Parts: sequence; structure tokens; C-alpha cells
Amino acid sequence: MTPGARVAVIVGSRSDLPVMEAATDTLRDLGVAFELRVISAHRAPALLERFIAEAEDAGVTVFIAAAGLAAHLPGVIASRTTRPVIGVPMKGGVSDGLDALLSIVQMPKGVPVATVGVGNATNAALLAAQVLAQSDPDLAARLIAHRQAQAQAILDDPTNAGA
Ligand code: RP5
Repeated sequence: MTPGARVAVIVGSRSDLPVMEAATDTLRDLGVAFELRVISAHRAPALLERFIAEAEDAGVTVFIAAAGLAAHLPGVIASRTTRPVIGVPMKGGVSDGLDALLSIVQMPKGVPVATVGVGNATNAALLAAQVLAQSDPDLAARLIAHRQAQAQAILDDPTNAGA
């Protein structure tokens, strides 16, 4: 486990990794330590259960889980922890991510998963950081700076001149 990891990023398959780079890059930019694992809820359920317990013991506070197709990974993680779980539906399948989106967002009452848009790994990382920032003023300041830089980039865009 990465020392000091506060976020665990779990993907259902290696094929999810390229999209999830946006999440790990964002966490790195914000100075949030994370652990990245490839664990399928269907193919390796015992390993997943063990990892969730290890991650909790190590101090992981937020789980980010990316999955496509049946996309049960975020929900299964949520069934094993009361720490926040953020689900990222992945493109692919018969309806190119809509199947995964509905699977992840339609959790039964009592076991919530916060779901971001299809493939929106960046928002998953930002949401995880926002949760952590509630007890970390330095991280909160970095998030405010990130928002300001985002707004500034729009103001600096030459296509906005004179607006
Ligand atoms: C899900 O099925 C994974 O999260 C991935 O998005 C999708 C396809 O997985 P592979 O067939 O590439 O392993 O479990």
C-alpha cells in the first residue's frame, strides 16, 4: 500500500486504466496520495474484499471505482465499507457506457454510490479530494486554486475577448 494513501482507485480491468489516468493525474496534481489496483468484483471477489479491509486499515478514506458492462464493482465495494464510494461508469458494451451508468447509479436504498458521468475520471478525483478537503485546509486551498485556474483559463481564452 502506498504510504499515506487516502484514496483507493480500483478498476475492474486493465482495459479501464487509460481512462482512469485522468483521475490519478488529478490526485497527483492535488497532492493526494492514492493506491491504484486492478481488481474485478466478478473475477476476484475474495481479493477485493481483502483489499477493502486492508485499505481501510491503512487509512484510505474514499474509494473510487471504475467499471464497465455490468459494472458491479462500485456497488460491491459500497456493500463492504461505510466510507464514500465514487463510481465511474466506463464506455463500451451494448450502449457504450449507458449500461454501466445505470448499473452504477441505480443502487438500492441504504448503500449509496456517488456516480460521475461516463468516463469522467477527473470529476471522480475532484470529488474525492473535496471530501478529504473537509478535514484538510491545505487541500481545500489547493482545490480553490484549481477552480480559480479553471476560471482564469476561460477568461484568458482569446475567443472570449470583448465578452
Ligand atoms: C468490466 O468490464 C471492466 O471494468 C471493463 O470496463 C469491462 C471490460 O473488461 P475486460 O473484458 O477488458 O477485462 O469488468
